[in-house]
Amino acid sequence: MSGGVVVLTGGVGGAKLVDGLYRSLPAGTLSAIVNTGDDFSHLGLPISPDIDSLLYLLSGQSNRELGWGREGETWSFMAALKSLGGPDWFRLGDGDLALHILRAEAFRAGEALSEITDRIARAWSLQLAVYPMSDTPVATWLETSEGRLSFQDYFVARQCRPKVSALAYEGAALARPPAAALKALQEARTIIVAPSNPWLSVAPILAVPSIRAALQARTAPAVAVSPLVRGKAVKGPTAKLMDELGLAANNHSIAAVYAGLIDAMIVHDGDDAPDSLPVAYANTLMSNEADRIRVAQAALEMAAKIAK
Ligand code: FO1
Repeated sequence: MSGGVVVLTGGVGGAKLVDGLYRSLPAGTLSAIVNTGDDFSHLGLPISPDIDSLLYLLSGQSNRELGWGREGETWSFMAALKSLGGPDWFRLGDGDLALHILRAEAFRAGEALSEITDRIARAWSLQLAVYPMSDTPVATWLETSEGRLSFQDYFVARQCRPKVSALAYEGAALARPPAAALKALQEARTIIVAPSNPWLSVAPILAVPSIRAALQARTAPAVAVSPLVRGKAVKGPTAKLMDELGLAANNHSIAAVYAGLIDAMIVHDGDDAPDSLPVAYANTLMSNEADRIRVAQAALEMAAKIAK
């Protein structure tokens, strides 16, 4: 999509903004480039949590309270697995399982992640492009007080309790974004960075050299929505992580992560504004669809304003 809106996203908060953008823009004009640093193989199945959570939300199937998996899910598979002494720390619902098995089959047939992702988006009649940030594996690793942990071990098995000292995005240097994703970014009219955790969900995307280069060479305005509300993350470990990384949990620290890659920021009403960037204020809490549309429109309006 040339001249469209491209959003970089990961995690639950990011998916909400993508949904707001999706419901604010004409069909076919939005492209989402999604974090795959959370991806891993579990029970021999390829899991892509941030892609799947986004597809479920956009298609109206997501489990709202969890932020991942499907609404009305059943858990017979997990009960049977547990009775067999299998691992039950990462919960795969019966319906969700179909997606992972289909993706496993696609990989065995030689399909790329972007191809199977596009196939699912079309199966659910979604009118936007959903691109993985890379068709080759990139894995987020964390150096913590409990040793070097993979993302899901840290995030799910240990519930973000370990103290983090550093992060690494293995495979990022060799990552291969889908050509269409890079093209959409290079030809974008507007670029949005969703209110995802900058270190866990956006940094892996920015670690992909060709994506970072496309952002640095951008002609379109790029606007980031802060993931902080009154110095805290709405959900997830953003503020705790910032503290452990020795960063103040404020919008200056967020702006610093995106230095040179964004032109403005949407900041929650009353919160601190980074002095290095123009900001617009909004109530960035997104509890329902109207909120999601409102925050999306605030970002689009700010982009239009600075594009002039
Ligand atoms: N998060 C959890 O905290 N516990 C789970 O058992 C769990 C299972 C799961 C299954 C499929 C999927 O797509 C996501 C799942 N998540 C689970 C969320 C996952 O950890 C994501 O990486 C986070 O949402 C962060 O993006």
